[in-house]
Amino acid sequence: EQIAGADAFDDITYHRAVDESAVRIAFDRPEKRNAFRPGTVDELYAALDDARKRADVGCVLLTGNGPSSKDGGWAFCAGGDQSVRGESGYEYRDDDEADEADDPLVREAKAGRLHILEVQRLIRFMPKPVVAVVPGWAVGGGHSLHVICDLTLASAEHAKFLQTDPDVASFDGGFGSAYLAKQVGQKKAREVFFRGKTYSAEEAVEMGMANEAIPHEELEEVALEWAAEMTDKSPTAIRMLKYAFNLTDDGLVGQQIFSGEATRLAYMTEEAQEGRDAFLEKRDPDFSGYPWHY
Ligand code: 1HA
Repeated sequence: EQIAGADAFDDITYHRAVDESAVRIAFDRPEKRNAFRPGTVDELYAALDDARKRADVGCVLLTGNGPSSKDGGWAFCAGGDQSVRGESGYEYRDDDEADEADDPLVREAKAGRLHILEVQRLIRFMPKPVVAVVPGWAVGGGHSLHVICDLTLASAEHAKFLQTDPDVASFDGGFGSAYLAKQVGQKKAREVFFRGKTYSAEEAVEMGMANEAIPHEELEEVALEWAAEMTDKSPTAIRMLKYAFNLTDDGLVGQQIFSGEATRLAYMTEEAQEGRDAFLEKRDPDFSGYPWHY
């Protein structure tokens, strides 16, 4: 069922399967191979952030609606919409897209948007798995989105993985490329970007950038099954594992996030509560009852 408030979205859809702990967020511009314009990115960010904050949601399925009514083609996402690319980024061109209430300085700051990178960080840092469900083309910035997701499931018949960034004089030098190299190795990642060859679902699995190729008809059903497997497990364990997997590649930010979860766990102990209570009661803390664990 559609999530309350989601009817305000123009470029994405946002649903929750009844009785499931997973939500489905989908690009909804199939005639443009689900390319994103700035308004699409704003909506995607809002939906992902909503999913992040829902205590009863343990998994996000990110996908693309289809097929295209024009030619029947399927897409996950074809990256930034080149028809609204301006001199310094992607521009709000549709009157409904940008917030007209913004003052001129804010409007100017919004002139060239590359904020899909903010969406990447939200996916990376949210404490629950995000699964890229790839029913067709994953291209350019859309390819980078699947790379940053925790898992990738691909339509065996229709998924196609392609990096066009250098063809359109763009480059994702962060997760889209350098993190891809951690998944598929340096030689393959450089091939993906330097050659711009299209890879099938099977090839993507073989390379290690997708988890499984699934018959197209079953893709969404299998994605829900994978989501249920994950959401049946301990939320704390899954969250700690995601951040542990991130940690070695995310530097001090990775350490901060992982450590924040350790702090939360520590706050739950009587030892921490003794520290709080001693302060509030204006006395010295007594930690003598808490051993130096080894
Ligand atoms: O790299 C970044 C960033 C890096 C750092 C920071 C921010 C970043 C933000 C964004 C990006 C990027 O995403 S750059 C890469 C942008 N994307 C592309 O270069 C992909 C362009 N599209 C294609 O190469 C092809 O369309 C395709 C391989 C996805 C599909 O080919 P196919 O099946 O032959 O369909 P095609 O006929 O080409 O496309 C169907 C319709 O979708 C066309 O419109 P129509 O002629 O029917 O009116 C096509 O123009 C439209 N379309 C597809 N992709 C895009 C698009 N329109 C605008 N932008 C697109 N990206």
